[in-house]
Amino acid sequence: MAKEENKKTSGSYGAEQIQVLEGLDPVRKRPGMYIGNTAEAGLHHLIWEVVDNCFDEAMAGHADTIRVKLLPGNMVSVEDNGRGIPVEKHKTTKVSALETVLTVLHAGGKFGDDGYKVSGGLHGVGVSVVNALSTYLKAEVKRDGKLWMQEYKIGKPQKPVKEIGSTKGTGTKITFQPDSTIFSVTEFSIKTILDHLRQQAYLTKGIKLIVIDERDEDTLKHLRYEFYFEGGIKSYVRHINTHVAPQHPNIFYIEKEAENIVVEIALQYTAEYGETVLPFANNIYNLEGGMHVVGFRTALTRTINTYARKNNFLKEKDANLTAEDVREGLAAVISIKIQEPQFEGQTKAKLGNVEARAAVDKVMAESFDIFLEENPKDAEGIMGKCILAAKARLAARTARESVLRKGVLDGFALPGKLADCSSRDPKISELYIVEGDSAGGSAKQGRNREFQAILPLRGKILNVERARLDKMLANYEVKSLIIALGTNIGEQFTIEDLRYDKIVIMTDADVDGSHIRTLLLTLFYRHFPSLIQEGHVYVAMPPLYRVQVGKDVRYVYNEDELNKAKEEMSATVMANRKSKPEAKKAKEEAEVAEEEADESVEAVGAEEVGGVKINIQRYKGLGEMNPEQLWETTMDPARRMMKRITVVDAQKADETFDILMGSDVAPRKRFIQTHAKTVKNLDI
Ligand code: 0RA
Repeated sequence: MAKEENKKTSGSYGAEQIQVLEGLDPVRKRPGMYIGNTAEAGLHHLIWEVVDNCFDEAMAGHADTIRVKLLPGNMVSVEDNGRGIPVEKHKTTKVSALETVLTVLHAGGKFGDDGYKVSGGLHGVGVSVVNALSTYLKAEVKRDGKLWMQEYKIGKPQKPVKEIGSTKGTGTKITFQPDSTIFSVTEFSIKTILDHLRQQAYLTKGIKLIVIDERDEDTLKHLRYEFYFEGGIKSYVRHINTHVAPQHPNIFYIEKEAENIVVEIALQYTAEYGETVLPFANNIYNLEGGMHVVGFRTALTRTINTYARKNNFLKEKDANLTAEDVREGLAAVISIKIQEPQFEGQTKAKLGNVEARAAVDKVMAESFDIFLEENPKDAEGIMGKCILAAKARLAARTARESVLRKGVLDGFALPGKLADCSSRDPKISELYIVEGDSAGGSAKQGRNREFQAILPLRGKILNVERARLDKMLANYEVKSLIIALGTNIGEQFTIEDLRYDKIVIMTDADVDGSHIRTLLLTLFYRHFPSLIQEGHVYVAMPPLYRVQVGKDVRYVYNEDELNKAKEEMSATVMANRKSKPEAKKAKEEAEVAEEEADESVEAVGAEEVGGVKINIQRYKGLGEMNPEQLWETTMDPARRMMKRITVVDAQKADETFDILMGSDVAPRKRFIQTHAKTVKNLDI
């Protein structure tokens, strides 16, 4: 690379060379532009990038197995059994094709005679980006009975591609080590990897994905996971519905091309009330939906209405089913492959291509109609569910109208237990929802009453999952919360009336606390989704320990930080003892003794680290902190940590909630058994 860059000054070059001359420097200068960020998500993006290329090879029909290995030293290898990246010299770059793929931005699938069709890699930035951001990368290619190898450091080839042996089979293996000077995190998360790759495996039927965690030196502790879904997104829908009762026997499934777009849809209704629709474009999850979802919904509603009328499920006098009615209990996966996807919206996760709407509408309407005609049992189950939803909607509206008339929200008088803030400016105001009266008391004393309001919630709030709006409004805790928020609920919901910019859930770090947090998140997710979407909902992060040596007090949030704090604090004291004159030292040690005698600091554990006494207090609940401590650690905007809740977080809480609260007992038992250990750890 370096050599070629020098050439740049000594003559004129054609477009082909310029592409090469660009090199990988921009990637290291602005990694965020290529992989989003340099934190945990960006780090994992490196794996997705390499895996995407293997998926391309697999989807072109040349590979059926992809193997991802986590190795010691934060190394990863990704291997496929495809054709192998060509190693012969590339006609324009005069270096091997392999080297071009690894050193030229976006060179990935741009050559070879049968160029890739639409595929996951379309959103990819190329393996060269991974190379640029790795201290070390090794490419191994099996082709024509030979094994080839080339190594790189920070994107620079160490030597030309070399034949190192003979072999059976074909394929590509990329091993890389992310550059720790670029990434703030270098440890890969097996959970993140499994979640992502499982989803990708569902989206690519018939491909075997193997993940092996070989990071532990003890080979007995190596873990192996395998994903293979013959049914593709049909299996995905079956997986989504594992814990719930299906409303009809067969999962609807179609894969068809329209308007040059490949449309794949699977769906099944369940007896549930919620809806799960997962849209993908070129294997990228579209959190904010988009045109494919619009086309899907329009076709679904239209087809169901037509069928319901034709087969007398809807009588002449009945109104049509609404889009809402056909959502209840729906589980669907929509996956399209499109040549030039346009992503828009806040998180670039919304598909903007209008042609996708027509394509999905067409495929869905035609094939779903045939499905209903050919499967009367399924049709009956689906019609029954949608008509029931319509009836419930009408009944709920009547009930709601009557309760609202009766003035359930009490003329919007603020609840007595709300300690409101004095500011009336929603932009600076915060509402803390606190578990229990005792923590509520501390929070009320510790807060800045100018802009922080406290609402203590007693006990468990209502099981909001299945509760109808009218029943929810009758629950005192929920009612207090809604009145405090000021937004009202349901059709009356008005976000402009929100009284606080930040809604902070503050619960204990134990089982009950996490349960209440789940309940609240579910309430927000189901009934106030726009509060989450617009980033108003937070979870407070109280520290787990208070560590004290004399006047030096620190709050830490986990065991690692605790150990670090202990070492640092004892080292500081030792350093002081060495450097300070005797008199001063004696005075300071007297102060330490005084502090230690201070009753307000309840030292649960006192430890000696390197000859220094350290007091450690573990907070089991918010109630154990006095008001000042609560302010300092958890509520002071300058010092607190809070987690802003995303739709995905809330969705997860909602799923957990379904398992904990749903009517199906078996999965709940399983969940509790599987998590029994974690739960115990939480509460030690
Ligand atoms: C360019 C051309 C050909 C294959 C590939 C790239 C290729 C890339 C990757 C990345 C990971 N695994 C891969 N496998 C293949 C076509 C080769 C031919 O025509 O034989």
